[in-house]
Amino acid sequence: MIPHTPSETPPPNLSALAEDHYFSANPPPKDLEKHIALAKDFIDFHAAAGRRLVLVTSGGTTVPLEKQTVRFIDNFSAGTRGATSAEYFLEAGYAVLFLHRQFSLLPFSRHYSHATDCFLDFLREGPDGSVIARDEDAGKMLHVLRKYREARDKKMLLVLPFVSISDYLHELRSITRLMRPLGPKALLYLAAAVSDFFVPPERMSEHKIQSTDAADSVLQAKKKVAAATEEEETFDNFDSSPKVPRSKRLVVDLDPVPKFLKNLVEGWSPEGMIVSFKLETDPAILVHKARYSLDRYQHHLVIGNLLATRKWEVVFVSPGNPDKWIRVPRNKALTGASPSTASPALAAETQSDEPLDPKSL
Ligand code: PAZ
Repeated sequence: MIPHTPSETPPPNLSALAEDHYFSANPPPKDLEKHIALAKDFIDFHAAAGRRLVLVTSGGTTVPLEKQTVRFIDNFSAGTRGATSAEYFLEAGYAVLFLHRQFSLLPFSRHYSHATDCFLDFLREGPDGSVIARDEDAGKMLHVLRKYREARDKKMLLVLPFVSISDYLHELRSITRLMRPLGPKALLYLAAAVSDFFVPPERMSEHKIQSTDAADSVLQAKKKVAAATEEEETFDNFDSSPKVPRSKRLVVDLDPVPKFLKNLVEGWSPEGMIVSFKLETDPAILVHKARYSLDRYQHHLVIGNLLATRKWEVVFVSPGNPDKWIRVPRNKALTGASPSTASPALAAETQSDEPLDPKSL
């Protein structure tokens, strides 16, 4: 393990004041009130039944560059981990509130997503002109269909979308606060890939950022200035960047996204069980970063994974326990198996050599 160095001293916890500032400065998503009402009904329904409930977050958040957004920075995540894990939680009897990036993978339909298996490839035309599943695929399709219908008919799954980082944080705060009365029956499984940097609203352009001055209302005046500067244009040749005049570049200046996990652990969901994920690309720092996150936020479990190997290995880092690697053979990791056809495992699409029970976390 790499020891903490003084330069890694964590910043002070984000105060209630800073939290209020972020949430008042960054507007909520337009459907927040509707989502809160749906989430409240869902949580109350399952609380009354004494059922355990998990909030699964899934997919990547965007960082808009413009208020009327044309361009944005995205965060890697297809939603495979979240959507697969949601199916496992349903199988284990949890009600699942699935907060996901709009258009990322969803539980059940992920088996027939455009990215891997287009649903049209599983269908054929029947003799009477009807559409039916191909014989070789019908068994699996029927299984997935039944599981999907069961979850839907028993109201076990609520699916809510987000897009941007501020949408996500508003939704997360509202939903986890609603889950508070569930006490330890609430599980938060934070698999979404959340942006670390953003453009604060006061620096964000209202309209699409222009690459030319063609639409400029003070075109003539600007053109004269531009023509004058063009001749003595600045080129930053001291770095390895191409010879593009500085005036034609887009320099994006990002602030760090406030770290809200501490606020979540201490304020929004003090009794809930909280599992976060840590994605890295450098194997040398993964476990260290996961342990650091656990020490800093004092929650229950960090599941670490590497971009290149995330489909077949993860590491569980929890307080007072040695790091636990869970690995599956590579050829089994991408089969898209559903819980009833694979041994149960909590960590998304992986199957453990030792089956894991969410209750034992
Ligand atoms: O969605 P996916 O299956 O393509 O990827 C899952 C993941 C790598 C985004 C997830 O396992 C994860 O690590 N989420 C946290 C990412 C982060 O460190 O912000």
